[in-house]
Amino acid sequence: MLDIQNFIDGAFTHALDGESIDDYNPATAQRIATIPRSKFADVELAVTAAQSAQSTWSALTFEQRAQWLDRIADALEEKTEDIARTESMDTGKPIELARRVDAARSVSNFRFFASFGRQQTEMTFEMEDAMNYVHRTPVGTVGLITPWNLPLYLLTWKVAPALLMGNTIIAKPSEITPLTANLLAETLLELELPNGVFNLVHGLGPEVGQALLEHPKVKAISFTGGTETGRIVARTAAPMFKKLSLELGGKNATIILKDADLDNAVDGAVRAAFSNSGQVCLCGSRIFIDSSIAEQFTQRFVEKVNAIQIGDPMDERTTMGSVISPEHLLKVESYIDLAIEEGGTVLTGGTREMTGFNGPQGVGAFLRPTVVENLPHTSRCATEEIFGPMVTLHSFTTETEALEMVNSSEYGLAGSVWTTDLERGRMFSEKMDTGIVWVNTWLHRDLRTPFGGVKNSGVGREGGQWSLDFFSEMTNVCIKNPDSN
Ligand code: TXE
Repeated sequence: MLDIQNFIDGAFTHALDGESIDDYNPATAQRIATIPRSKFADVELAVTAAQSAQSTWSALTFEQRAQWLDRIADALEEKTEDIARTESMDTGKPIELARRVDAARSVSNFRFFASFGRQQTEMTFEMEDAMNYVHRTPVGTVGLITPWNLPLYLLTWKVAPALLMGNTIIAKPSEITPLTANLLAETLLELELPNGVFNLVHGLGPEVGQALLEHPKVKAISFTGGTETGRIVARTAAPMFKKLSLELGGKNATIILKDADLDNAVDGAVRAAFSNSGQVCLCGSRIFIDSSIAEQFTQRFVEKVNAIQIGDPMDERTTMGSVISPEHLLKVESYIDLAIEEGGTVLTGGTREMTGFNGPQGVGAFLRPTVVENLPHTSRCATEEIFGPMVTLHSFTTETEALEMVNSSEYGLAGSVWTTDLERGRMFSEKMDTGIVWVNTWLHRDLRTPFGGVKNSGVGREGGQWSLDFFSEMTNVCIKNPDSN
């Protein structure tokens, strides 16, 4: 049992009122840690620490801060195995996935921003009689609020550019998955990052998260999480004129056009649907298939889904672990019941038994990957974000019809299109109302590209230049040429 503490002003400390919350391993139902149940007073302490560290941190040169990012990346890389095991234990995801995706990406987030930052050149705009340049300053103390699906991956995606641009940080990880944020804090302490530059407060969203949103000295909020929470974040922070970045939910489409390479498309659609037990905001949970190949695709898709090894997350051969919690398991199961009520046919899955390697059968939050067909694309299961191992299949006869179905969603985060005709893929992609489209691939990320959604999937973009812009203020300095008067 771990006794996790807040990390404020370079020191680990319990919540001021001593209250705590339990943290469980969803694959074993075992209590693995307690974390502070922080409140406004703890946020106040963190803000004071961050504010007093601000001038020292922002006085470093850009290159010095980039070197810090490289040092953090190296230190995290040495802890790859520790990160992977901790993340797997806290989330129930397979150790192999945690190592390959969560741990690796946490390292590359720091490395990427260090190197991308170094390539920046000053923005200048020449006029006939004057020159303009853009001077960047940090925003100040920023609040980073992150979810449970990719805990360290999504936290470091925000921490790296925030540090690079000279800000001080108060991070609030999900109360369900606090452990790797703690590991990051331990790493920063070992590296002797100046006190107060990075602060970590644990606790419940409506308590400590809300306190962070409301604190007048927190100048920007970068939030990744559910759409409903995003509404609360916007409602609280927007009237205070804080900078806001909202990465919210998705109900992403996978579109299989009639000329798709079926082997690739089936592999890609399975990966898009069920990676991380379907708990990635980019997951393709609605699959639209050209009716001329629907039967063939569906048969192969179901075969491939049945080959997923669901079992003990610590077993290297496991390809799907548990979902995040028993409560979330019940939520996903309620959608399976609803699918049947709505007239859908469950082609596979829908039950709790494991098909893979020995695991804590019967106690963990395991659910077999579930495939449903015969539901209208307007049904609740095909329109609401379920965020679990459940996918609905729909067929279409024309591409115009497919586009209408895809774009009828209130979400607009991502999608993938599968076709051997790349021009057709481009045409289709450009008509989709989403922030990201992959053609013949899924979650293939270049960290320089804009990441984010439209409609109810969010406001703003992260990645490359967009992250640097979010975590800095820009002053246009216009200097008139004295000779031109
Ligand atoms: O998200 P929440 P949860 C979706 C998915 C999932 C749903 C709920 O549909 O089922 O969101 O997941 C903090 N003020 N996604 O419950 O509640 C909270 O403590 C300030 C999509 O985890 O949005 C956590 O740190 N903060 C998503 C963070 O917000 C508050 C990934 C996210 O929690 C708060 C995960 C408040 N009032 C879930 N209330 C994606 N798009 O990546 C909560 N929080």
